[in-house]
Amino acid sequence: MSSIMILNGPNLNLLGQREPEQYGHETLADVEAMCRVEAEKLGYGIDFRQSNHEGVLIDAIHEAGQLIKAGKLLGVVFNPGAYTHTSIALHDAIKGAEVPVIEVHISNVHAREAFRHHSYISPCAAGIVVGMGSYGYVLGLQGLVHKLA
Ligand code: CA2
Repeated sequence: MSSIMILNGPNLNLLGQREPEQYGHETLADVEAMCRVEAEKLGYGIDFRQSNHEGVLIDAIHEAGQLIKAGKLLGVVFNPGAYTHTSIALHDAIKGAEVPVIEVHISNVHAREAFRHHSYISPCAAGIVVGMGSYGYVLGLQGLVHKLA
């Protein structure tokens, strides 16, 4: 069975523990469970990851590129956390590894501080889901499959 990688950036391991008004009450484990159910309905497995380290996220994108070329992975649903707004390295990795990425943000970044309005990921994303809460991951999975399968 082909898989979809769901990749989460810094501090998303804290989901459900603080700032529920911004990010909701669901934990990352809840998000993983929700994604597993949805991916199964769509006919895919999931490879669910989180890291607080930019280099680990870059390595995951490179790995995704190899798995896609081997026909084992469809693409990546990616919430890069605050690296969204800072990381040219992640932008380069997505472009360089030719990975179809759906960028997901739980909160509506455009309704928040100005420094969250710019994304280095959006120009190389296949699609973007913003402000739909943790359900955005489900929408990201559906969007990726709809676009690519
Ligand atoms: O809305 C999103 O999904 C974000 O990617 C979340 C990032 C933020 O830096 C982006 O601007 C938008 C922050 C993730 C931190 O998550 C926490 C969850 C609970 C408590 C503290 C942080």
